[in-house]
Amino acid sequence: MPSYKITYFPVKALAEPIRFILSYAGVEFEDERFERENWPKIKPNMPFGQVPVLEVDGKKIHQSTAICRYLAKQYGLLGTSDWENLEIDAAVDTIHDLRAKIASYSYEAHPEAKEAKYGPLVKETIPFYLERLDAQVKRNGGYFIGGKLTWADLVFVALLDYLNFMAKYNIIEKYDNLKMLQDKVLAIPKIKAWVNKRPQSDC
Ligand SMILES: N[C@@H](CCC(=O)N[C@@H](CS)C(=O)NCC(=O)O)C(=O)O
Repeated sequence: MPSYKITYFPVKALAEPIRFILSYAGVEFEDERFERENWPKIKPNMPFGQVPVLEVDGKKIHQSTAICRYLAKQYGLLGTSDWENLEIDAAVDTIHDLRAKIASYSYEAHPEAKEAKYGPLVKETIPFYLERLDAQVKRNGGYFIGGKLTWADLVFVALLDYLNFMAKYNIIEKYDNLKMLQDKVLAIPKIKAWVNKRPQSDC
């Protein structure tokens, strides 16, 4: 078994899908959460100056989605065909598109511009994505792809706290199929154990 170390800010956000996949796989990992004030010292040591970064037997790799895909391959969370894997990649990219749109509101520095973005985000953008994601889960037997758990499901559920924090409400509250998916994933014993033992953070 390789040794794994995740380096990230002291939050869930983009590192949490990696933590979910490793937890699901039941493999040990070092969960290095640095204090924000130390970031300027750490940044130059990261391959592209960003985190999360995973070290596998001491080798550093960046890009959270690429890392998740690699770990999914190691631990049986891929689809059952090239087409299903394409659908998984498309779902994960769509989830990150939604994240980027919510982040564009949340990280907007100008107060008036931020306020102006909120209505369209909540009334149009978030429903547009979630109606489609909810319908996809309904069509596919309670999972995003292939009627079984894949890394797309873990990525979505792992990112939800971050998305809800940025959007300032529980974005899936009106989407029954997504809520059932969240409940199902959080009930997986190894995920449940991880969620119970992970450090508390808002996002
Ligand atoms: N596409 C990258 C994005 C990584 C990213 O945006 N990281 C942010 C934190 S969430 C970061 O390192 N920010 C600090 C900086 O850029 O100095 C991934 O998915 O890993």
